[in-house]
Amino acid sequence: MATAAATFLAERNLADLVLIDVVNYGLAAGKAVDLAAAGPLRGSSARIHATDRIEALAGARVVVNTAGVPRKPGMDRMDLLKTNAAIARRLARGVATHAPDAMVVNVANPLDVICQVFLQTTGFPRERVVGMAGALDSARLRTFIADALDCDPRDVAALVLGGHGDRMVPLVRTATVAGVPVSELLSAEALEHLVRRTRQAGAEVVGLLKTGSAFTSTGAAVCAMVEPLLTGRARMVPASAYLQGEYGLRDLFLGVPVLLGRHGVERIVELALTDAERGALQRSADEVRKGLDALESLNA
Ligand code: 2OP
Repeated sequence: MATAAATFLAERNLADLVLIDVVNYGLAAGKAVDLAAAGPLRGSSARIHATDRIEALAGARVVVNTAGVPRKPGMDRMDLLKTNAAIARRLARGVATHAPDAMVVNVANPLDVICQVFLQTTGFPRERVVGMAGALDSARLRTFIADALDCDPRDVAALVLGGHGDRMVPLVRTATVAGVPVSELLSAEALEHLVRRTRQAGAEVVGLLKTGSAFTSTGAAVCAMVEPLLTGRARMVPASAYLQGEYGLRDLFLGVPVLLGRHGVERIVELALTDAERGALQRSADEVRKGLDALESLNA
């Protein structure tokens, strides 16, 4: 998905890009050459380089962590914990050393736990470490609502809260189509089906692809998050942020609406939730907490 993210970012002419692959330089270099050559055809002036040197992080304003292994069919995102946490820790040390002022967008799974690895290892303030999940999960929900109504997905606004796992909380109560609540347009059963499909959408792609996980939509969601960080034109995005009392939760990352801007997470928005939604968010947080406990026992 690094390639998809780089493609969308290059097309937005937001910044020059450096693809870092400390294991397989050829892969990054081949992609960089390929992507750069698309620039003149696609109206992009972004310079794209590849390297296997972590020192190339120097001067980066935004670091996107896509390093890690993806799921295989039948796997849970938590199954990736051991491998991806070790990779993330190494990268986070490199970021802290070479790009101490950068903002980090983590994409590796298990998303919310890996964000915590970054926060702890870099020692960065929480504003500068954020996870990409809600933007993707919400885009999936928006797409499924649009499919169900046979309408333009751009008219659909919808939000998914919680951890990036099977207990994520698609908030259909607040979803609208051009301002019209979806509850006026779809039955409770139809909405429940969309909630289930959203929760399973990542696994649906993994099951169909057989190797690898979603990459185009993931890359698009990364681009949507990096853009406000670079331009300073703040956007409201559901993202994994470090909670310190918001939603009655603390000391863990969880997907919530945040205002992203030039300094990273500029505001965490606390929505008034129903009891059922609050309970669902708590269960999702419990799932993330289990991952954090598992990480702790791995480190013990
Ligand atoms: C997904 O949900 C890769 O976790 C990512 O597809």
